[in-house]
Amino acid sequence: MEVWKQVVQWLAPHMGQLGVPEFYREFAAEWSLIGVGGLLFSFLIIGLMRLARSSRSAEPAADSVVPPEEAAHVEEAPSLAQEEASETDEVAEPVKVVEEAPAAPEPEKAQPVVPTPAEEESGEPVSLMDRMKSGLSKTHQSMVGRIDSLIRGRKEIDADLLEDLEEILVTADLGVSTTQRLVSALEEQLDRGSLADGAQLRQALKSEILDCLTLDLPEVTVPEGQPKVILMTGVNGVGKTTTIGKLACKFSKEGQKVVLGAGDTFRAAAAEQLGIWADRAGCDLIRHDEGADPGAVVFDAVKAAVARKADTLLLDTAGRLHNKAHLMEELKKVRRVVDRELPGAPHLTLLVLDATTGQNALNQAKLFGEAVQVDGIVLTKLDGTAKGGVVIAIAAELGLPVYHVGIGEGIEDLRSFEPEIFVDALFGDD
Ligand SMILES: Nc1nc2c(ncn2[C@@H]2O[C@H](COP(=O)(O)OP(=O)(O)OP(=O)(O)O)[C@@H](O)[C@H]2O)c(=O)[nH]1
Ligand SMILES: [Mg+2]
Repeated sequence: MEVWKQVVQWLAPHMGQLGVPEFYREFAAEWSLIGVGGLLFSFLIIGLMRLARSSRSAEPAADSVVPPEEAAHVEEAPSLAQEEASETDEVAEPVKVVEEAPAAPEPEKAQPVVPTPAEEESGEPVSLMDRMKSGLSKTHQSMVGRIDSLIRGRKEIDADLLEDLEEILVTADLGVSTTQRLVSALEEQLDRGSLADGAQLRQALKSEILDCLTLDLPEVTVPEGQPKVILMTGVNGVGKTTTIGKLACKFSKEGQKVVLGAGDTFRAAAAEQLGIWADRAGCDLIRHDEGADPGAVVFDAVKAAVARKADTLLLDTAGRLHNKAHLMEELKKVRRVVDRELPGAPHLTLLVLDATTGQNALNQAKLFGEAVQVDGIVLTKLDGTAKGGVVIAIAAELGLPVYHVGIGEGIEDLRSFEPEIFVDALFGDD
């Protein structure tokens, strides 16, 4: 109070300078002090409130320091959500988006990529493209999937990228020479300036592969009234008998009269296996006992096919290693017997190759081709392997056309080889 009075005493004469009458000076001084004090007090309160508010907003920010990886997730989330087209236009708070993003793919999972068994049972026709795509899915992933990752987001195509592409093609069982052929063609296009980006490179590779695979099938002329004779060869277990069974079912369905000749006398089970297919296809089977001369079986089979006016005779043979000379001699003899009985036959000698053997299939094709005249290839088990690229190598290196591809064990799983469909299915395009 003493201090208050002293300040008022000190201030009162100054009030006089401001024109305040003497009687009111102390009173005015007191009220001025009260006013200034009140003002200072207000400033103090406002200052404290601001301080409190700013420190409150700073606290949660400190808590939400996000680890770098989480921060990246938060940033990426809106674009993921946009890709899935599951977001509304306003991508508001990151927290909300992060919560919703993982939920977005779920409806997609529910959409079957390949037909479900239920669909197959219901008799819904499965398109050739869908079967090819699912059969070739492993090769697609190992080859085209890697190529797509390589070119994704690349603005420019250069020699380094083509080198990486070369490695992918070689490891996808296209082999060195076919890979070089493809990469050289791409290098030429790059030099000409016609490979501006990844999409153009992909398209160019696709059409180069299609070029390799597009081969004319030799014309087969079968004299009127005679059966067309198809001889099936190949190493053990590649799918010769199964392919004959599938073809027999296909031809019978088309209305042809088909006869099967069990030229594999090496195993008793071989003729029985062919017999099951003959029953399934509703066609005749000519067989001898185990250990009989395969030449004698095919002789009888040709005679029976001619006598029964068959449209097609399918001849099975025992699996044999391509580097065993005496087994190759036996095969030559089978051909000679057929040709003697029906000049010009067999009209088609098909070599069955198992796609899962990769580059070894190419080797088998070379040696079988040298021993007996091979007209074309059946490539089986494309459904179970990532090595389907070998089909490109066989066509490109040996110039041997692929007639059929096996994409499963069922009757319907043998397909005529159509290069465009094959390449589209391989690249996952429609
Ligand atoms: N996944 C799959 N399996 C196949 C295909 N083709 C044949 N197979 C299976 O391959 C196995 C061997 O088939 P076979 O027809 O007996 O082969 P093969 O060449 O006659 O065998 P050998 O007479 O012993 O030389 C069987 O289990 C067939 O079901 C195919 O395209 N895909
Ligand atoms: Mg067999």
